[in-house]
Amino acid sequence: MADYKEMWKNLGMDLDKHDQLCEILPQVFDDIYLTQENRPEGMDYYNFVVSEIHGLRPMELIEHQKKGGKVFGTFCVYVPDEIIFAAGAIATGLCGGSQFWVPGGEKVLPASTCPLIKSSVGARLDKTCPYFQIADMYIGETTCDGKKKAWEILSENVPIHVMDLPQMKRVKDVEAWADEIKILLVKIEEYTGNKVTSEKLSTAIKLINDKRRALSRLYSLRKNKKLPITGKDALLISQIAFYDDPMRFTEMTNTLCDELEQRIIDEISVGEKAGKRIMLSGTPLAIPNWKIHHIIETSGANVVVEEMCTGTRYFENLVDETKSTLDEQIMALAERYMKINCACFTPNEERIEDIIRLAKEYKADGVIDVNLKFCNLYDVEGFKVERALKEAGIPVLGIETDYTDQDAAQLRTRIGAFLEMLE
Ligand code: BJ8
Repeated sequence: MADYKEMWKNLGMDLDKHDQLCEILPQVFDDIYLTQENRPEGMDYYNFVVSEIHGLRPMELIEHQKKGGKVFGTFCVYVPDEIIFAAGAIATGLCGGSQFWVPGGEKVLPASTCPLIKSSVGARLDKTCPYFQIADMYIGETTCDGKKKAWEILSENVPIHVMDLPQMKRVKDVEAWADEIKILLVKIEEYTGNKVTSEKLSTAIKLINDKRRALSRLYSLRKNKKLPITGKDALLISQIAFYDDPMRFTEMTNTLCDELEQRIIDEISVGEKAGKRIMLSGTPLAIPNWKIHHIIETSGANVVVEEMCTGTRYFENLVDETKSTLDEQIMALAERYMKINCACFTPNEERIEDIIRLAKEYKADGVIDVNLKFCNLYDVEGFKVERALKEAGIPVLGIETDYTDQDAAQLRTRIGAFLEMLE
């Protein structure tokens, strides 16, 4: 990576602490990713993005700001990026996936808070993540209690707009979400000084839909019996989708898919000794959380799909591109986003149906339901997930974990026993 010290200093980052992170991350990435055999050449792009994750992309965002543009940081897949891009601004993901940031979060949050929230808050308060420093405004949402309270803490030193997400999916809830999108639009217009027209929104809807189409294409290729890509690599791509320039990301992902399609024709597989096909469901795996995939894929099995926000919940369902007035477009956005089935909704039968459907579509031999410690929503919903899978005759293992490696050996044993049971 080039020398970005000056940029990090100007962002007010804690350089010494950040150096510690820069020492750990590349080694972890090399051990987990670069040791994989027979990877597609197209993965070079994503390797490069990771190697520059605190360098090149932040620099691009700063360049955008120098030209008068704004950057909005988001934490959840319910926030409609389309509105942000339509206002000539850039949306970037901010969810923290590293244990490195957790102690910083624990300075202000109870230890019994989900690691994703602690990590995100710690990244900001410890000033060790350029994205948190760059974002002009954060867009939060009312998905879970931990996040709602975290916004109050974060708002003490950065502007934050919170979207009030309904918790049910009745017609009036979809309309309420459309109203929230309108409020967001006005807020973003005010903040950027740019008007969101229906033409601009139409372009932005197509831009983000194209990203969804590319990810959907990538995931479809994982339905193949001979897997052209590992679960670990697919996860990395899903994680990068939250940060990268959407147009470039779409182009690179489609190029990779061309290569993967050729691999399928040539019968080149990453899983020559392929073991069982595992589907993951549950809480999101924010970058650089690669723990579960690594354990599964070094235990002789392959992850073939993730029913997660870093997975199918991010790209399934497109926004209707045929609407031409702002009101119609906003309703189309609300309808699409309300089809995401997060455990914060009640009732949430659609998520259970998604899990069964995906397990069948991807021909999963078994499902591992992953829950981040202290995420009550997914933990409680795990009961219904497991029961439905059992009723459908699909073996399931429920696990709870955090960002530390303390449970890695125990998880390896439990996952190993589950895989053996599938034989
Ligand atoms: S749509 S999963 S990104 S809220 S932060 S709910 S893990 S306790 S991240 Fe999420 Fe949006 Fe839902 Fe997806 Fe639980 Fe942690 Fe809350 Fe979490």
